[in-house]
Order: sequence, then structure tokens, then C-alpha cells
Amino acid sequence: LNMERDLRRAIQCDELEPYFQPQYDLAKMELIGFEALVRWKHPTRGLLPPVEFIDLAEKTHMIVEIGYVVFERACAQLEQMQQHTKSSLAMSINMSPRQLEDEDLIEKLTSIMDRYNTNPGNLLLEITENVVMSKTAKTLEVLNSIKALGIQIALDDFGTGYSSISYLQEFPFDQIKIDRQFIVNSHQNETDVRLVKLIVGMAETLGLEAVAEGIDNIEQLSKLQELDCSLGQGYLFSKPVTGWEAMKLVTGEK
Ligand code: G
Ligand code: G
Ligand code: MN
Ligand code: NA
Repeated sequence: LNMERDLRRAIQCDELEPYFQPQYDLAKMELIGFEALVRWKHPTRGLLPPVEFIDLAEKTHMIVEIGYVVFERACAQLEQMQQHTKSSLAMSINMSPRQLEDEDLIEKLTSIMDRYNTNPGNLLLEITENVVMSKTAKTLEVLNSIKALGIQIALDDFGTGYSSISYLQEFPFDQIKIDRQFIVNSHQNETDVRLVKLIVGMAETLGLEAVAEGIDNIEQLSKLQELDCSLGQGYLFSKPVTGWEAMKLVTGEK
């Protein structure tokens, strides 16, 4: 209960802020964009990762408010970064199912994008497989409205849920993010290699971009390059960093 009050205050006092994990084109080894990952700068407990507060935020619906905070901060960050580079950068933002149920979603996203001159084509909203499984008709309608704004949609944590190939066709996805569990042993376990190969091939067949999550070492990277997985992120490249550090990655400053 204290924690709930604490989180409400955190939203008011601007204690929530996204960190940014860089994403790379694996063939060219070029920075292509970032995933925004929320952190809580707690006044006494230090920097808290999402696992410490996202469940509570979902249960209390505070995740809707937090979602707009993260979306706005990510758009602001992207606007700043685009002033320092000619290449167009992607910004991926995680969305909880509750956010998709918010009546004002489309209006609010539109007004935030207007405020920061965001090119909607540079944004991706990540939803998990569980979202896809529940509330199919309404979810599909909302995702189509998001697509109509020009924003792309990524299916997060792919392989951990129960989505079928028919869902992948039916929903307006642009990208699938291969869950870290398949990447972890993809340099040493033949079954995992075959699964990743299968997912990359399926993505290509369906016209979707494949993103590997949690690339930790060079062997995993080499395997993913060999399998033509187009994009990736992970500690090998960088952990999630502050907006300031993300900016330095873009400008090439040390
Ligand atoms: O940064 P970290 O690996 O601890 O993030 C763990 C998970 O927390 C992410 O995979 C994502 O599912 C969730 N998460 C991170 N940031 C956000 C956010 O801004 N909104 C929502 N809904 N989930 C987030
Ligand atoms: O959205 P999602 O739940 O997939 O968020 C990705 C999370 O995974 C982030 O919280 C990030 O901190 C974490 N992460 C990113 N890259 C790596 C990695 O290479 N190894 C591990 N163990 N975790 C990672
Ligand atoms: Mn994600
Ligand atoms: Na994920």
C-alpha cells in the first residue's frame, strides 16, 4: 500500500524516466535506433528496474499514466537525437495491454508526437504475445488505429507465449523480437540454433523484420549474422543507458 502511494508520487515528481538500449543492423553493424526501458529513480532506494514496479503499475492502472510519460520522454529524446544525425533513427517503446484499453490513446499519442515533431514512421510500439491472445477484436481495432497514425508495431518476447502463425498474419505487425531465451544458447545448442533459424525464416516469409534480444557475446552475434537476422540488441553492444549516454552514441562523442 505504501508502495502504491510511493509510485503515485513518483509519477507526479518525475521520478520515472526511460533508459535507452541501442539496436543495431547486424549485417552492417550500424546503430539504427533504441528501445526505451523505464526506470524509477527512487529517492531512497536508488535506481529501480521495471520488475520492481511494473506489476503494481498494471494492477493499479498507473501503467497508463507511466506509458504516456515514457512515450513523451522517448519522443523528446528522439527529436534531440535527430538534430545530430542525418540517418533516421528508430525508437521502440513498450506498451502494456492496459494502455491499449485507454479511450484517449490515439488522441494522446497524436498530441505528443505533434509537440515533438515526431515522424511516426520512426516509432515502434512493442506489445507482448499475451496481448495478442486476449481481447482479439478490440485489440486488433486499436492496433490498426495505431498503424493508421503511421507508427509501427513490434511483437515483443516472441516465442514465450502462444501466438500462432495465423495471429502473425492477422495482426498488423512490422517486427518480431526473438526472446532472449532462444538467443542465450544460440552459439552452442543446436536446437536453439534451429529455432532461431526457423523464426528468422518465418519472419522473412511474413514480411516482418526480425530482432534478436539479449545478444551477450560475439559467438551469438556471428551465428545470428549467419542466419540473416537483420537487427539485434544486447549487452554485447550496450546495456540500456541514460538519454545523455544514448545521445553520445549517436553523435559519436566519447
Ligand atoms: O529494462 P529491463 O530489462 O529490466 O525491462 C524488463 C521489462 O520491463 C521489459 O522487457 C518490458 O517488458 C518491461 N518494460 C520496460 N519498460 C517499460 C515501459 O515503459 N512500459 C511497459 N509497459 N513495460 C516496460
Ligand atoms: O522489453 P523486454 O522485456 O524484452 O526488455 C528487455 C530487457 O532485457 C531489458 O530490461 C534489458 O535490461 C534486458 N537485456 C537487454 N539486453 C540483455 C542482455 O544481453 N542480456 C540480459 N541478460 N538482459 C538483457
Ligand atoms: Mn521490449
Ligand atoms: Na523482450
